[in-house]
Amino acid sequence: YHNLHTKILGKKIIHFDTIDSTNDYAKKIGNEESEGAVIISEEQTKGRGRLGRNWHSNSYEGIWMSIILKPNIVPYKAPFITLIAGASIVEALNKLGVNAKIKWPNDIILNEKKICGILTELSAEIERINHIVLGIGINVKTMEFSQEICDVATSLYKENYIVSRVDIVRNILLEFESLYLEYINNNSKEKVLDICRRHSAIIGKEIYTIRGEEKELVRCLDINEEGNLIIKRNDGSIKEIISGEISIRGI
Ligand code: BT5
Repeated sequence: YHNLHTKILGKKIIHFDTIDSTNDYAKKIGNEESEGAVIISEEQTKGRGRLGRNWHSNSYEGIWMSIILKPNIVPYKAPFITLIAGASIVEALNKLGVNAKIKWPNDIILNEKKICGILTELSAEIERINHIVLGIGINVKTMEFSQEICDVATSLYKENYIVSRVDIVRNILLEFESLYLEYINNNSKEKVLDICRRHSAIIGKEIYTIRGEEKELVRCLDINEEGNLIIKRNDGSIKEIISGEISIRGI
C-alpha cells in the first residue's frame, strides 16, 4: 500500500488476516482513531450487510475494508457519503478497464450481478457527527459462491477481469479522497452525481421499489441534486425516494 498519493486516507492502515467484521472493529476504535484510518482484513467471519443481513466474506478472495471518517458536517448530510463511495468505486474500476455500474444507493454491479456492497454506519449526536464508518466489500477472486447468493453475486475474476487488489484499493482511496474533500469542504456534489448518472445501472430502466412485502414497478428517471432517486409511478406521478430497497426488473 505504498505510494498512495492521498493526503489523509490510508495514512494508517490496520491489517488483519481474520476478523469478525472490519466495520465492527472500526466502530470500536472510531472515536479515538484519526480520520482516514483504513481497516482491512483478508477474511471476515461475521461480515455484515444492511439491516443485519449477512455479507459473505469468509475467504481470502476479496477486499473487505472499512474507512474511518470524521467530516465536519451535519448528520443529515452523511448519507451522501455512500454515493461518494459508490462513485469512487465505479470510477476506480472503470479506470482499470472494468465496466461496473452503480445500483443506487449502495450496490456495484457487473454484468447484472453484485460485485460490491457498501455499508455506511454513522455515530452521531444531534448536531454533530462523531465518526462515520464506511465499509466496502468487493468480490475479487471468488469463483464459486454459496447457493444462497450464487444467482446474484459475481466477482472480478469470474467475469474475466484479472485486477490486483492493491491497485483497486489504491485507486478507490485516491478517487474517494478527492470527491469526499470536495463535498465536505465545498459542499460540491457535481462530479459525484455526474459519475452516478453516467454509470447508473437503473436510470431509464424499470425497477421495483420494495417496502416490506410491497413491490411496485416504476420507471427510474434520475438522481436529483440531493442524491435521491426520482421515479415515475404507473399513474404517471413523480416521486422522490430518499433511501431504501429497490430491485431491477429481470435481475
Ligand atoms: C451490502 O448490504 O451490500 C453491504 C455490504 C458491506 C460489506 C462490507 S465488507 C467490509 C465491511 N465489514 C462488514 O461487516 N461489512 C462491510 P446489503 O445491501 O444489505 O446486501 C446484502 C445482500 O447481498 C445479502 O443479503 C446477499 O443477498 C448479498 N450478498 C451477501 N454477500 C455477498 C457477496 N459477497 N457478494 C455479493 N452479494 C452478496
